[in-house]
Amino acid sequence: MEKIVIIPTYNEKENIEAIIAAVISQQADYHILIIDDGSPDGTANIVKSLFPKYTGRLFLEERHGKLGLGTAYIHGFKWAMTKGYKYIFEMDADFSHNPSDLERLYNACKNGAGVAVGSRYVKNGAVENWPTNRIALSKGASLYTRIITWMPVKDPTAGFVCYQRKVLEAINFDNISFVGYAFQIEMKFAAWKLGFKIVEVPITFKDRKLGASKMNKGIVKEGILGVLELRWQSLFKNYRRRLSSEQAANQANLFQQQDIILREK
Ligand SMILES: Nc1nc2c(ncn2[C@@H]2O[C@H](COP(=O)(O)OP(=O)(O)OP(=O)(O)O)[C@@H](O)[C@H]2O)c(=O)[nH]1
Ligand SMILES: [Mg+2]
Repeated sequence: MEKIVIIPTYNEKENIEAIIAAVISQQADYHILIIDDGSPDGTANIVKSLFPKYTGRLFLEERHGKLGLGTAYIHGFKWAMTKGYKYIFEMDADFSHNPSDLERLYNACKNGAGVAVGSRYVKNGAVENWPTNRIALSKGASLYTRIITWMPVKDPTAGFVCYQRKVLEAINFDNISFVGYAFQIEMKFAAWKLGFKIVEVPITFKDRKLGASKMNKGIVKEGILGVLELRWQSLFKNYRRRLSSEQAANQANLFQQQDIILREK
């Protein structure tokens, strides 16, 4: 139970089978957890049809209705921690993130990073085929986040990430409030505030070729206001205490112990 890649999906029928195959075909042994939000296009059924092919490596959690990226990942994090995984990855289903970069993120965490971020905006990082307005929005969001929060991360909205388990254990998910892309900023901000090392690994991000984007105005608005809110909250003394969760960590350990006991039986 070393590495699991969490992939949230909403209407990804064109990508899902190929992205699963691409992760499985990596040399290292990655498990995959799909969190599907009741995709009307039947994404979850495609995943289920692949269970016999990837027994013990492919898992699916289904939620009823589109509840957002942030809560999908939190659901996945809790699931992965309960099962005892040590390295927990976030990745999109649409091939914007290249599965062959997983290993470099893993190595960064192995070498001491609490969080390894697949970064477009560090040296040797790149974005391919994105329209100029998307690049401007993404770069603008990164700059804005850094100015407001002073967080030393060049690609704070990045969604290709490896977390060491201990980082997720330390964060109290009850106080992670954003559902869209602001969630990505919030997670990095929480890890940074709790003193974990964040390392950015250069990646080339590619625009999706198949399926539709889920980006919308609400997500942008949440990002703009969300960053201000994070900064505002962090001015108060009890912010770190609220963010960290001894209780959450203990609970995760308890789950793990229970799971080990169950497996030993
Ligand atoms: N479970 C779940 N997954 C979601 C939700 N919204 C987006 N996703 C998935 O999250 C990943 C990222 O979403 P995208 O639509 O690709 O967002 P993006 O990469 O910023 O936008 P594009 O570059 O335009 O594709 C994809 O795998 C989506 O299927 C949601 O509400 N619930
Ligand atoms: Mg995408």
